[in-house]
Amino acid sequence: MASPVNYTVTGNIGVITVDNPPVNALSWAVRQGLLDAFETAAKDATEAVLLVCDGRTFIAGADISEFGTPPRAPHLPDLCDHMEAFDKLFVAAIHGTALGGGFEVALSANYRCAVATAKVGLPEVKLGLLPGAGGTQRTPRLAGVDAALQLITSGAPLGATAAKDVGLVDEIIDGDLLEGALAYVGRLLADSAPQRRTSTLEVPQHDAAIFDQVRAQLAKKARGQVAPQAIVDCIEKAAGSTYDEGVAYERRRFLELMDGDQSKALQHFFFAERAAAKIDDMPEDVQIRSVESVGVIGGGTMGGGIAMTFANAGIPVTLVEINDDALERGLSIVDRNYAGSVKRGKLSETQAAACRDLISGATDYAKLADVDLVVEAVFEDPNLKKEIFSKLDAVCKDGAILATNTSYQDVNEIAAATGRPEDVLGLHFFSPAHIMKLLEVVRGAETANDVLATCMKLARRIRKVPVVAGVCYGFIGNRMLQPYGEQAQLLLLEGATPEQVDSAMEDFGMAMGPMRVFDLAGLDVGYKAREALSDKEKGDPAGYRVPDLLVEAGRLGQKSGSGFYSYDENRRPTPDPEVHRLIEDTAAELGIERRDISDDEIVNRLVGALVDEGRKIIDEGIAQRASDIDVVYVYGYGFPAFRGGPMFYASQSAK
Ligand code: T1G
Repeated sequence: MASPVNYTVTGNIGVITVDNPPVNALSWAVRQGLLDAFETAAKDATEAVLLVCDGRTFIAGADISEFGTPPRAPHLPDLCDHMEAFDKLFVAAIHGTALGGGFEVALSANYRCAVATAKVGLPEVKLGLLPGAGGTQRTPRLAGVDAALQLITSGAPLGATAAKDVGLVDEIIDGDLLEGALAYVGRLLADSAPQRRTSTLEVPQHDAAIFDQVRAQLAKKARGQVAPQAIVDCIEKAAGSTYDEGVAYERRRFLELMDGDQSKALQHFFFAERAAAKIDDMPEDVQIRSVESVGVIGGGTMGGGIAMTFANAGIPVTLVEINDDALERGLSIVDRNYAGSVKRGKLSETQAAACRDLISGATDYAKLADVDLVVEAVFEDPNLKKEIFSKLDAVCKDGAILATNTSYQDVNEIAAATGRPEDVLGLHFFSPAHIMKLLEVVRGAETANDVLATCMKLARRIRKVPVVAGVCYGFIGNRMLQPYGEQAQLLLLEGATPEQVDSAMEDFGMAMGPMRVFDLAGLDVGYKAREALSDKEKGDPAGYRVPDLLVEAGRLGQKSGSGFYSYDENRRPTPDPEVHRLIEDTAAELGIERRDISDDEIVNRLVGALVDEGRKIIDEGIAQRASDIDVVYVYGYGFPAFRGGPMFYASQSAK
C-alpha cells in the first residue's frame, strides 16, 4: 500500500506532501509517512523542509475514526516534538483548514505560511477533548494566554490574517501556495532566519486572574462540560512551568478526557451529524436539480426567517403575502432581524444590506412562475395549505420543487392537492429559522429521489443540518416532544414543581427545561391543537389538564407575562405559588398522590419518554437511524451534544 506521504526535493528544499483524502487526517499511515520523510530529509543535502498537503485542505486533525482503537506509534505528541527538534529549517504551508492535530503539526514547525483563505484552529473541545500534541503549550507561547484561551476553549477557527495578527501564522501567500511557500523558504534561508522552536519560547506576560475569569464564564457558557475547564488548566500550566512539565500535564488531562463519557458522546455526534446527510436507499446517479431562486409563502416569523436563510446563502427570494399591509409587516420583520444580526456582530452592515437586497416582496403568485423552489410557511390550517399548493401547482414551472414548512401536518395530503406530488416534500425549519441549524426534510410517499437529494444538498448550502423524516404527526422532533411533555405534566402532578423539573433538565445539560420551553412557545398553541381533538384522542387528562387550566386563566406563557412562571419586563421567569396551588388542586381532583421526586427520576423519566417514542419512530421507518434522532434533538431541541443525543445516551446508560 503506497504511503499517503510523499517526499520530493526542489532545489535545496525537501518537500513533504501529505495526500490522504478527504481531509488529510493524521491516520497511522500519515504519521509513519511523516516520520519516514523527516528521516529521509535528515540524511540528504537539502537545507530546509516544507510541509504541504494535496487536496482540499491541510491536515484537519487526528483521524477520529481511529479513536477508541489501540494507539500505534509514532504517537502524535512524539512526532511533533521530533519534527520541532529537526536540525534544518522546517516550514508548514497551509490551505483549507489546519485543525486539531493538524495545526499542532504546523505549530511544531519553525514558521507557518498560509493562503489568505486558510483557517487554523484547535476544535478538540467540540469532541470533548483538548489539543493533545502540544497545542495547549505551544499556542500560548506564540499567541499569548488570552488568544490561546479564546482559540482553544471556543474551538472556533481563525482566518489566516487574524492568525497572523496574533503570531500563529508568519506569512500570507498570494497566488499558488507551493510556489509562494518555496519562495518564502528561500527568503528565510537567504536571511539566515533562526530555527525558532516554539516550545523554547517564554509565555508572554499576562494577567494571572484571567484563568479564573474564563473558568467562571465557561461554567455558565459550557455548563456541565469538562473539556473546557481542563483546557484552562493546561494553559495555566503552560504559563507557570517548563514545556516538558506542561506537555506531560496536557497528556494526562487529554487521556482522562479521551476515556470520558462526554468525549465518547461528542465523537458519536461528530459522525452522527455526517451520517444524517446520507440517504440509505438513494441511487448513486441521482440528478440534482438547480436551485438558484426561491419563493416563500407567508411573511410571518417563520416565513421571514426562511427568506433570510436563503438570502444569506446568496439565493434570491420572493416573499409572497396576501396583501400589501401583510407584506410590509413581513419585510419589517426581516429588517428587524438583520438589524439584530448586525448588532450581535453576526453580519456587517454591508453583508446585511447585500442579503436584504436579495429579498423582494410580492402579493401576486404569478411572480413565482420561474422560481426553482417554493417554501410555504403559513399558519397550521390544513385547508389553507392545500389551497395554496393547488395555486402553486397552477403557476409554478415544471420541475419546481414545492415544499411545506408545516410542523406536523400530513405532507401526503398536501401533495395530493397538486398534480405533481413527486415534486412535493416537507422542509421543516425551526424557529428562529435564520439561526437554528436543524432542518427536517420530510419525505412524502410520492416525493421523487431527485427532489429529496436536491433538498439534502441545498440544506448544506444554506448552512443547515438536514435530517430525513417520514410522514407522521409531528415527524421526528415534535412527535417525541408530545410524550416528553405529558411526562413533564405527570411529574408536576406527582409532586415536582415547574422550577424543579426545569433545573433538573438544565443541570443535565438541556438548553432549557420543558416548562420554560412551553411558556416560550405559548401554552395556547397546544390548547388550540387539543380543541380539535376528541377526549379519546387527547388521552389521559393528567397529560394536559394543568396547561388547559393555565390558558383558561389567561396564563398563555411569556407572551402574556405568565404561564408556568410569572415573567418580569425582561422576560425573566419567577416561580409562582398560584401555579403550585393549581397543580396541587388538579392532582387532588384527578386523585393523584403527591410525593418527593428526585432530580434523577425527573431526568430518567423525561429522557426515557423521548427514547421510547424514538424507538417506535425507528421501528416505523420514520427515521433512518437512531443517530438521526440524536441530531434532531441536539440541533432542534437543545439536547446536550455532550450526552450524544437521547438515543446514544440511552444506549450508554443501558451498558
Ligand atoms: N478524522 C476522520 N475523518 C474525518 C475527520 C477527522 N479528523 N474530519 C473529517 N472527516 C471525514 C468526515 O467524517 C467526512 O466523511 C469527510 O471527512 C468530510 O468531512 C491530538 C486528538 C475538516 C472542517 O475536529 O471539522 O486532532 O462522511 O463532511 O464540511 O489534538 O470535517 O464523507 O465519510 O465534515 O468540508 C480535530 C473535524 C480532531 C476537525 C471539513 N479535528 N473535521 O468539513 O466535510 S481531534 C477536528 C471537521 C485532534 C489532537 C486531537 C470538518 C472539516 P464522510 P465533512 P466539510
